[in-house]
Amino acid sequence: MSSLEEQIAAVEEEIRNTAYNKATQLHIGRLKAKLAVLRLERETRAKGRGGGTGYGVRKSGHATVGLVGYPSTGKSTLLNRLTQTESETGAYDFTTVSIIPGMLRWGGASIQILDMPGLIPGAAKGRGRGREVLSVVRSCDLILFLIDPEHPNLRALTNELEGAGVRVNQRPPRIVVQRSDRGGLTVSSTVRLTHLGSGAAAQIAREFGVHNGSIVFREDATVDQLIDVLAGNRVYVPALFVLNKAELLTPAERTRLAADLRGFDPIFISAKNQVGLEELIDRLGHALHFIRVFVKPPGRPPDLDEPVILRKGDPVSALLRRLPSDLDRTFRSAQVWGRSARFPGQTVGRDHVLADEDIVTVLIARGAARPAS
Ligand SMILES: Nc1nc2c(ncn2[C@@H]2O[C@H](COP(=O)(O)OP(=O)(O)OP(=O)(O)O)[C@@H](O)[C@H]2O)c(=O)[nH]1
Ligand SMILES: [Mg+2]
Repeated sequence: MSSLEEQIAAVEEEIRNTAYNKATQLHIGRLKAKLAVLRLERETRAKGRGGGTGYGVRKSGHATVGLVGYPSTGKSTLLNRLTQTESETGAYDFTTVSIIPGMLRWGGASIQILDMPGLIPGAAKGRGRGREVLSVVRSCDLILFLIDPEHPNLRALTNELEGAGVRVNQRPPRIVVQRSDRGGLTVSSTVRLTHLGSGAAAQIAREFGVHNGSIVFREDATVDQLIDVLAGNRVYVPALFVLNKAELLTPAERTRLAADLRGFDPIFISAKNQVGLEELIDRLGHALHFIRVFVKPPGRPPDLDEPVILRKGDPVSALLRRLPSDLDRTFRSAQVWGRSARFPGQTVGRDHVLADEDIVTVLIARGAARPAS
C-alpha cells in the first residue's frame, strides 16, 4: 500500500496528464473528487499529530487581515508602516518565522494585521511551515496579497491557497447536499446545468461516500464547486492584491503589469517610500464592510457618540459579544430601529441581521439584573 502522499501525487499526476474534453470530463471530475477526499484525509492525520493547529494567534480588534506573499515581498516592511509595529525586515528570504500582529485604526474600527512567514510552492503540503501559515490564513477576515513586481506569479500563490481549502474572492456555491440513510440519491436543480449532468453529480457524490440523500443545485455550478460543498471544510475569504516596490517600475512596466493583472484590480504601493498607503488603507476598510450600531438602553435615548462596530451580515448575537458579558447570558430579545427593522421598534432574536446605523435595545430576561452601563 503506497503512502498517502504517494497516492495524492499519483492522482495529481493523472489529472495533469489527462486532456480535458467531453469524453474525459467525468473521469477528471471523479479524479478531482478522489483528490479532495485524500487531501481531507491528510488534514485529519495532520490534526491528529497536533500539526496544522497554527501559531495560536489571538484574534483581536474588529477584523483580522493576513499579509500573504512569497518571501521578501515586503510584508514586514508594510506591517511596520501601517501599524508602527517592529517586525524584523531583511534583504533575504524567511526573515519572518512566526506571526507578528499589529493594529491599524480605520474610522472607529481597529483592524488587526498579521505579518506572516513567506509562502512557497508546496506550502499546503507543509513546506516552510506552510501548513501553519495556511491555517492562520483560514481564520482571517481578509487576505492582503503582497506581490513583488519581479515575481508577479499570482496563480501559483492562489493555487497554494486553493490546495488548502481557501477560496479567494468567491462566494459559497449555492448547492444543498443532504445525506440520509436510505432511499438512494436524487439530484435536482432550479436552474439549467451546463457544466455537469445529474448522473455525473451523483458519481462525484459517491466518491465522498454519499449514496443516499439529495443534492439541489441553485446555480449552474462546476464540478469543483460541487466538490467544495461535498468536502465541506472550505473557507471563503475576500482578498486585495497589492503590488509593492512600485517605485522601481518604469511607467511602461507599470502599465503592462496593470494590464496583466487587470482581473485582480491591484493596488500599487511602495512600502519603503510610504506611497499608496492611504489608498490601500481606504480600500482595506471598505472591503471589510464595517457597520455602526447604536445601543439604546430601555427608556433612554441612544448613545450616538459611541457606536458599536460590527461587520455587514453580523446578527444581534455579534452585538451581544461586544457588550458586557451578562447581557449575552441574560438576553431575552432585542428591539431594532433602522434599516434592518421591518417597522420601528421591531422585536427580534439573536439571529436577526443588523444594518449600518441601526439602533438596538437589548431586553433581558425578567428577574436578571441589568449591568450598570
Ligand atoms: N525597493 C523596495 N524595497 C522594499 C520595499 N518594501 C520592502 N522592501 C525591501 O524588501 C526586502 C524584504 O522586505 P521584508 O519586509 O523583510 O519582506 P517580507 O515579505 O517580510 O520577507 P519574509 O519575512 O522573508 O517573507 C527588504 O530588503 C526591504 O527593505 C519597497 O517598497 N521598495
Ligand atoms: Mg517578513
